[in-house]
Amino acid sequence: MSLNVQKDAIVYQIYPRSFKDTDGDGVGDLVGIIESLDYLAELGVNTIWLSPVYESPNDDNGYDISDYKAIQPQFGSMADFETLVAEAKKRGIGIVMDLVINHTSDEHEWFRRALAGEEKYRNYYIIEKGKNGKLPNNWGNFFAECPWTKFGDSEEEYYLHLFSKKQPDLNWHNPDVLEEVKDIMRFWLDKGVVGFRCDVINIIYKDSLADGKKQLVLTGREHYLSTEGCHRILHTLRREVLEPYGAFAVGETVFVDTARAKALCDSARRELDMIFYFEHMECDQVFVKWFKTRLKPKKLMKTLTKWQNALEWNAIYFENHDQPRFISRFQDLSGFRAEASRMVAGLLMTLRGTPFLFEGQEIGMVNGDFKDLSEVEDIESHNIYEMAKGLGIPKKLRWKMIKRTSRDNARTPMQWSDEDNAGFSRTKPWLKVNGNYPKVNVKRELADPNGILAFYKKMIKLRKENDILKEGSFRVLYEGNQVYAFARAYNGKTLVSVSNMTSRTAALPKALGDHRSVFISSYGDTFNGELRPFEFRLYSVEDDK
Ligand code: TEU
Repeated sequence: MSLNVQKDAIVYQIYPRSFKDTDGDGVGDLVGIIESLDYLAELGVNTIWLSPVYESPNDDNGYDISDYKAIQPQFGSMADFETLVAEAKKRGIGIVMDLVINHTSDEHEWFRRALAGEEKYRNYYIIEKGKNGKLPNNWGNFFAECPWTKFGDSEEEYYLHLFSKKQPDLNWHNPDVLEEVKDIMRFWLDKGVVGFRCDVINIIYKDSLADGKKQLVLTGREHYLSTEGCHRILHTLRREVLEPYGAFAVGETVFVDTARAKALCDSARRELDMIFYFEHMECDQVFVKWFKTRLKPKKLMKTLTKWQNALEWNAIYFENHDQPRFISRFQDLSGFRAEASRMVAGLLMTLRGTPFLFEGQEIGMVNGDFKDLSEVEDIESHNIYEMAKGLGIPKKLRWKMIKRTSRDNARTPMQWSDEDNAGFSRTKPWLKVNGNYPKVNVKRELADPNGILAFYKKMIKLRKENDILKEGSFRVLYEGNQVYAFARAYNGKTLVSVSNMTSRTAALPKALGDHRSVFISSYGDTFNGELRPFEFRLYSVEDDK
């Protein structure tokens, strides 16, 4: 994908299970997405990233793939998928697939054939003998499980899985695995998809299986994070698969500092176009994501600035299917849901990079209102709850941890209307609908010219049409306890983005200077005094004569 196309993309992430159910099984489907294309085109997005829609036993909701070339029957058929690509294209929307290649499902044919003793397929996975009656090494696991599980009936062999035991890691030392993946990517590119979001892509190549240095989380990670082998693979995929199709790749990359990130997405290296880092998602945590504290706006500002300055081009996001809803992180959100949502819209569309929004963000959906663990489905949440139990953490605290951090917070069904099940489905959905749906829904937003959705539309339109926002440089002007301000400049023209990240009014920082006029305010007027609660403003700056 040329840099220009990349700069034009406004991406909307769909978590298909939770988007729209049309066949009445309580699970979203492809027809539901097709029916919503006009809504998305109206919103103004031109790219859709689909969380996995491949065949999967759904141990991790599709991130455990049992057939990379088939559609999950709950979601529909290959014909539905082809219709989706064609109908999206008619509306100027491209489809991005989720490429999960660190692991497969244990129900994938490759793993089954490995279990059946076929040497070729044993070599697709990482199978090791235990050491002195113990596990092959001391590594940790992303889902707080043991990363080694006995391989079939074997007494002494284990397979490695950095996620659930139903997600065996692939052996990227085997060139056949690379060939298989190239073939899978071409299969979907031939169907007309425009690119890939590459799941945990910087951990795929394990340098060694030696014991790791003891760490609080993920002991062993120094043996697989952003290894040279991984860089080689990404470069090969770029040259041999992505470039010939003009396709795009965004990588989800864990534990990256800015130097590592640069090595993965500097355009000269021809690996990834951009990456999702996590540091700004961690501004409200203590050590690990399970322990949340108050979101400190200043920390968020500093983190955003740091990454804006470090990378040539950023993937900008505040929400996805793994993260609690962003506005729910503000402790003083109460009464300001719409204001905070509009502020985030302004920020998302004015930072330098490609904006990604997650379904429901455009209507101000908040964290799920789960009462207890029985209402939560996510495998990670259940594992962490068990782990916390093992550590003797009291029940009340355990639940508090899960309630605030569970990935299901973002996965509650999309709220389309105030009808039963929020208009998501005619039957009971797979995951509980948020009880606020009579107030928070698409139908209501569509009828409100000053609503959250309307503001997203306005900002998306501006982001698409305005060269300063698209191409302009980034320069931070002010990072305070409440207010974040930065300038975007292009061809001698400047816009200044200002966000009040609190529910209290705030003075305009002096750093803004005088020669400016209000271009857009999330409050819908041109008032130029104190910033109101969670107000976003965009100023146009007159040239100093
Ligand atoms: O996520 C990888 C990841 O590191 C985390 O965001 C993950 O959600 C977890 O919180 C780690 O503690 C990707 C996918 O986005 C996620 O949905 C999958 O479960 C995971 O990979 C495995 O494929």
